[in-house]
Amino acid sequence: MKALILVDIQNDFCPGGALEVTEGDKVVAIANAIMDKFDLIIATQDWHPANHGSFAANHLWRKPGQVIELNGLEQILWPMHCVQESFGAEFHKDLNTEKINKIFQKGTDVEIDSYSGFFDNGRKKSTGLSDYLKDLKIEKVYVMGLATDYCVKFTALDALEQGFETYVIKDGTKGVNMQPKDSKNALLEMKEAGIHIVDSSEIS
Ligand code: VGL
Ligand code: ZN
Repeated sequence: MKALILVDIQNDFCPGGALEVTEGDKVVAIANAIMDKFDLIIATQDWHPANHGSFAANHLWRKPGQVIELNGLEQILWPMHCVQESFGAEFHKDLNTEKINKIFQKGTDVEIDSYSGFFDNGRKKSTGLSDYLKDLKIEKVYVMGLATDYCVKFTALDALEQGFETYVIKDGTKGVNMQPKDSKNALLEMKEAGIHIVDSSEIS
């Protein structure tokens, strides 16, 4: 049984959004095109309260891109994004959400960020995604979406660590690239960890 995990295909990560990823909207058509090849479709949704600790605006004098310590963890500060119930937090309007079986929201705790769809960044709380997939006898997990160098990377690494045969669909991800090579390095890191990097055209 194989599952597709659509990571954070939300307005704020698409062109014009608060934390826009170059060509982030290009992953939508790829997601829609491959949905029928999977037994189960999961979407993760970055879902922050407005006072979230990862927002630069919630720390006096801080700017996006700066790094602070948030409850003992290194935290990159982001522009305010994916605020619960806001337009920016909605899935891209063209994403075929009818085929999504279950949505896992993350980043809801003010005190800690959550890049992975499985655990928060401190690995203190699970979202329940791993047990959900195991209960449904999923063995293979395909990950795509936004962004390659953050939420896709950490979701895929956790999927692998949780024992799933893990694939990242390269043409179905786009990166933030705070440094120009961040996405390239993220894909290398995933590959070295044992994740299969594939093209959407290779999925049968
Ligand atoms: C993400 C930064 C902050 C992502 C989410 O979806 O990759 N990146 N929140
Ligand atoms: Zn976020």
